Amino acid sequence: MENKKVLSMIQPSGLPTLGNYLGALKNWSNVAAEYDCAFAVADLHAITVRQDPQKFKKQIFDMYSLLLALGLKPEKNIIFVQSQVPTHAQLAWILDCYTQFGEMSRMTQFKDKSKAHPENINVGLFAYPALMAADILLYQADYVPVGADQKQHLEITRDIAERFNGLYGDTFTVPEPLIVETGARIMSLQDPTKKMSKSDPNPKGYISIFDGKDIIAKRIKSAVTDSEACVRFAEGKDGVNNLMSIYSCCTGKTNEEIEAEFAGQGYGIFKQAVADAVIEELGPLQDEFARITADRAYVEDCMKQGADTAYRISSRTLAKVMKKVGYYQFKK
Ligand code: ATP
Ligand code: LTN
Repeated sequence: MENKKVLSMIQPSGLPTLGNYLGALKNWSNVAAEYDCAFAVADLHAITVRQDPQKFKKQIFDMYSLLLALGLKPEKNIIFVQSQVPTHAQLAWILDCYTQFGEMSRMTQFKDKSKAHPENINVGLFAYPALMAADILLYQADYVPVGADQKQHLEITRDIAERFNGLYGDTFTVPEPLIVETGARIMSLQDPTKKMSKSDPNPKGYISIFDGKDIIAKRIKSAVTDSEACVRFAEGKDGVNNLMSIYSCCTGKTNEEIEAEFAGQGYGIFKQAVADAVIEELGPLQDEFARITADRAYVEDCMKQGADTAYRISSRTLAKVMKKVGYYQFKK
C-alpha cells in the first residue's frame, strides 16, 4: 500500500518565533520520518498583508533555508516555494467558484486580520482559505499538520473537497488535521494569555528562532510571572505555566519532573534553566541555518528541484479537475 501523504506550509511573513518552532516546525521532521511529505513556503498567502519587497524576498529565502536546516530532506520530501508552482493559483481560482460567500465570511482569521489591518481588507485576505484548500487538495494529502488556529481552514477545505466530489465524482482526497501534541501552544512572554506571535508590536513578547544567546536570556529573564515564587503548573499562573511548557518542549521533561527539579527555588534559577534549555535547543538549528544559507547555489538548486516535482505532481490533479469542469483539452 502507498504511504499516507502529508502536506504543510508556513508563511514567510516575518521572523519565525519560538512558538512557530515548538508548535509546528519542530514536529515536521518527526512527521517526515513517518509519511510521504510535502512542505512549502506559503508566499502567495503572505501578500494578503502588505510586504516590503526587499525584505519579503529575503524572508522567502530564509524560510526555505530554515526548512532545510530542520533536517527535512529535499531528496525524500518535496520542499518548495508556493509562488514557483503555478498550479496553486490556478486551482485556487477554480475553487473560489465552488466556495460560498457565506461560508467564507465565517472564518475567524479573516475577521481578526480585518480588524488588525482595517486599511487593507483585500479580496485575497477573504479568499485565503480557498488558496489553502488548493495547496492541500493538489497533492491529495491525507493529513495536514496544523495548529489549532488553522483548524477552521482545514474544515472548509474538507467541505470544498466533498462538494466537488459530490458534483463530479471522486476527485480529491478529503484531508484530516494532524493536530500537534498538547502543550506546544507557546504564549507571549509579556502577556501570557495571548499566543506568542511574530507580528506582536512588542518584541519583548517573543523570541525569534534567530535570536542570539544574550537576547534569549534577556527575554526570558523579563518574562511576566507572579508573586508566589513557586514553580508549579496551576490555573492563574499563566506566565509560569508558559515557561514550564517551553522548558518541557525543549527538554522532554513532564510538569511533575519540572516541579520536583525546582522545588524550594525561586524564579531566578528557574528562568536561567529555561533560557539555557532554549539556547541549547536553538543553537544547533542556528548553526545549520548559517551553514545552509552560506551556499546560495545549493538552496536555489533545492528550490528548483522542489518546484519541478511539485509542478509535476500537482498538474495531474489540476488536469483531472479541469476535465471534470469541462474545460477544452487537446487529445494527446
Ligand atoms: P502571525 O503572527 O503573522 O499571525 P503566526 O506567528 O501566528 O503569524 P503562522 O505563520 O500563522 O504564524 O503559523 C505557522 C504555524 O505555527 C501554524 O501551524 C501555527 O499553528 C503555529 N503557531 C503559530 N504561533 C504559535 C504559538 N505561539 N504556539 C504554537 N504554535 C504556533
Ligand atoms: N494558513 C497557514 C499556512 C498555509 C498552510 C497551507 C498550512 C498555507 N497553505 C496548507 C497547511 C496547509 C498558516 O498561516 N499557518
